[in-house]
Amino acid sequence: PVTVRREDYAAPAYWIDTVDLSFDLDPVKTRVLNKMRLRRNPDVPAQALRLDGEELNLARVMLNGAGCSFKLDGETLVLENLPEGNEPFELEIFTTCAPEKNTQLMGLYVSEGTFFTQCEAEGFRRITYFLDRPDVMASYAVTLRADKTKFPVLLSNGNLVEEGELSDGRHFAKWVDPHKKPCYLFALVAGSLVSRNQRITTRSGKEHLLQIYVRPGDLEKTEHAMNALIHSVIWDEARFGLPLDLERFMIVATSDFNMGAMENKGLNIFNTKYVLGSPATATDVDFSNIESVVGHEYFHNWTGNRVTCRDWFQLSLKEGLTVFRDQEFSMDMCAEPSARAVKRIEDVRVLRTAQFPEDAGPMAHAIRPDTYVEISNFYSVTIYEKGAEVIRMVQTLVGRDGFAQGLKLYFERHDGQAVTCDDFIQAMADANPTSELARQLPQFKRWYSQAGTPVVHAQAAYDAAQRSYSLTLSQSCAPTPGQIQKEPYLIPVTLGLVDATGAAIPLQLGSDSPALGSNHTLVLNETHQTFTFVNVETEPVPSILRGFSAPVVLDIELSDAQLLTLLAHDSDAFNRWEAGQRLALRLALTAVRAEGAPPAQPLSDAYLDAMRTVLRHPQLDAAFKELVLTLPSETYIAEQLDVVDPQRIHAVRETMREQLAEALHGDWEWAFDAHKNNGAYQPDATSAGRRALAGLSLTMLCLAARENGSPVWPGKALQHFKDAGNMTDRFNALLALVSSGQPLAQDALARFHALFKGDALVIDKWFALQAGAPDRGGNILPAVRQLMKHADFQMKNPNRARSVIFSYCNANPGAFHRNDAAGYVFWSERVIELDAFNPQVAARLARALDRWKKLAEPYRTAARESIARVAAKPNLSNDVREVITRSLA
Ligand code: B3K
Ligand code: ZN
Repeated sequence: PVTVRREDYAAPAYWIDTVDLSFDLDPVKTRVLNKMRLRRNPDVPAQALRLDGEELNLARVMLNGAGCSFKLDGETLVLENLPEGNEPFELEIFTTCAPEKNTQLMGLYVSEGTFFTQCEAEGFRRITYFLDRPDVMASYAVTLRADKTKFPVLLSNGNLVEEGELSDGRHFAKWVDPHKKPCYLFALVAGSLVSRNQRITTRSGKEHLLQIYVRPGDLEKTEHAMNALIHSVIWDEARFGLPLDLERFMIVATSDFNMGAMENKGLNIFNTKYVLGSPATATDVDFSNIESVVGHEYFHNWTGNRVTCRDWFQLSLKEGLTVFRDQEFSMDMCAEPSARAVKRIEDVRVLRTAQFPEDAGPMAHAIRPDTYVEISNFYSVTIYEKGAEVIRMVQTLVGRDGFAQGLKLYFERHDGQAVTCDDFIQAMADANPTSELARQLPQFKRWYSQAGTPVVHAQAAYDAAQRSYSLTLSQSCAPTPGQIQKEPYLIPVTLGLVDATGAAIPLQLGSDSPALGSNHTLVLNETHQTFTFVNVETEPVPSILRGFSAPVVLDIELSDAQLLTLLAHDSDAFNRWEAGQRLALRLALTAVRAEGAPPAQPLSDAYLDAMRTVLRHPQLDAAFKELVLTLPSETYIAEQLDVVDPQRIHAVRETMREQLAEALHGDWEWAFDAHKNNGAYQPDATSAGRRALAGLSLTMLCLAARENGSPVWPGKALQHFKDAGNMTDRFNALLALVSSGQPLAQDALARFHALFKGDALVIDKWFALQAGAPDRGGNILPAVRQLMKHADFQMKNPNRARSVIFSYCNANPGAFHRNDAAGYVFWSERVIELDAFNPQVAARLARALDRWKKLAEPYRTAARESIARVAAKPNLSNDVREVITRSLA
């Protein structure tokens, strides 16, 4: 395997101006004719043309209409004797490939009888020989030919310019894309599909056609996605002045897809999971994911497609920015301000449970990495979610308007180009010359070059005589692989001070300084810095890192009383939630660290009272309550420890859940009854929050029933399951039974399967729920092995493989980490099995043991042995090899 280095970037030796592709589509053998006009890049020394290819059968190469000499260097097609000078020349390459055999789902493949493509990052080379790199941007014309009965719909990027009949029952369609693009944005789809069509007129008065293509029968499940698309178009124009630049914008859904969706120019291809949603089959979480993924891919049309990446090290240029944009979109779609805070908390929860561990583990990388072996491994939570946090800090530093100005300048400068993260941040700084960002740009850019999660330590001292409050903030960042020394970051720390009654204290830094209001962003740019607030009448409670203003760990010693004050009163919803999490985390860690058997009642009365107050609170909304009343995850608890015993963490958290269930029994009953009936299903955040709280209440009541043996609530849950008017309520009732280990769960699971057999996305939930259920005496692994024998299980379908295997290995630590190592053995078998046909999915699974070095014995040794077993396997893909090598390093 070759390591690719960012510093080795060199401009391409040739440019490709136009590409004329013709496909004779046949699942067994598809013929591809690629006619390109190329020219030498005059800025680069003359050299041979080297075209990337992978698993292609080469039939013919012609240069300016005549045969020519060429050779193959491995899979690279090399042409040495090209005309000298800067005149364009034409190359014609004729190849074939076998879409039906393409199990990697990269390049051209077949899913349920329909052709799809996936080219990002390096899949286009599996379709034809090409300069498969994002800085080569060309104009495409694409002709598709296929059997008309089997493939009535023929789609590619851009506009349909011609279609017609051919002999032998075949037909053709010709598409021309008016926009130049890198080849990773190429797409084609051919199959038997139907579409929901919507014409819209945008601000400029232009008409556009929006289409969502799905399999016949799924059309009524596309309404929500279409609404999300319409809202995305309106939002991008309103918030950032970015219009839809296409006459036709298409989304196509496929059930075989390695990830969520793909932003191919004008022809987005989506995992069905993020398109199809009806109240009967999709949960509130699904509805909200559909909205944000539709938005995300649409927003890429500007951030990614109009301006793209110079090279793949710049991936966060488009991904971090586009995640930030989809997060803002989802927040702006919320009617209530409290729902915005809920969305923010959910996003931070993802960051802290998935990205922080990545940043502390063997695969840690900066949001702009310096090296990679397989770029697919870097479509990571770091590039995406931490990347989005870095963009969010930019917005915090330059303000919302300043950010919009910066984006405007970025497009003025770079529209149509392939650029770098430096270009983006420079535009932001230049549009905001007096901002802290512009003044301290080199330091801010360390967020792009340094990996690892910084720790901000806060130490406060109140001086009653001086009526001053000084806050010392210091920062540090632990070494990450290949980066020992870290330079201080520029960290925006938004904070407020609260008095014991919960009232906000006006902020002032020094008596001659202006009043700062009750919420202020400090800029921490040194290793240690002290900020002194004046005119502070009583000792305050600090509320630091409001809204999670930077992706850091805040290390601060707050007493239980202070945390309870923040939980009860903080005007910042994020920190209010955070105070509750800190209280719970402290109790969990105490119980985990205690000698001997874990305590039977880890939760304190003060904590339980506070939770009761939140649950019964007349003003707080249900979604927020549900978040506060959900304990920190096992993964998050594990991250706080140097040595991790996953079984013990699981046992402690389960005990805490049971205690919370029993101590608040009457309150849960009230909460369930008060939130269960919501009338006709609406996916909005407020109704979703009510369903979420009803669902949590039901789970708690079934958990308590497990302890006291009463059949009442399990019976009610089963009834609720049967009567449910939507998937959220039905699924939550099922979850309540399964996660509390109620015997009635078996009945409900069987009914659920019978009700939804044939609906793949719902059956995925059925599998995932069982593989992710709390372990009771080691019962989950045998259940998982059994599920893999189920007639509906398909290893080759990524959604299905994820629903069973990932739900177990990645999302169920209490069941996966077993004393007998059987979970790890299962994992190594599956990594090897998957790697043989789909390296990308296998490499994701390979990440499940990333944090093995932190495990206590006997887990640690057993984990290392399992990883070594994978490493010993010959012919591993580059994808898995890179993950495993780094893990053992
Ligand atoms: N850009 C794609 C991800 C492609 C992943 C390739 N392994 C989806 C997205 O981020 O929108
Ligand atoms: Zn993206």
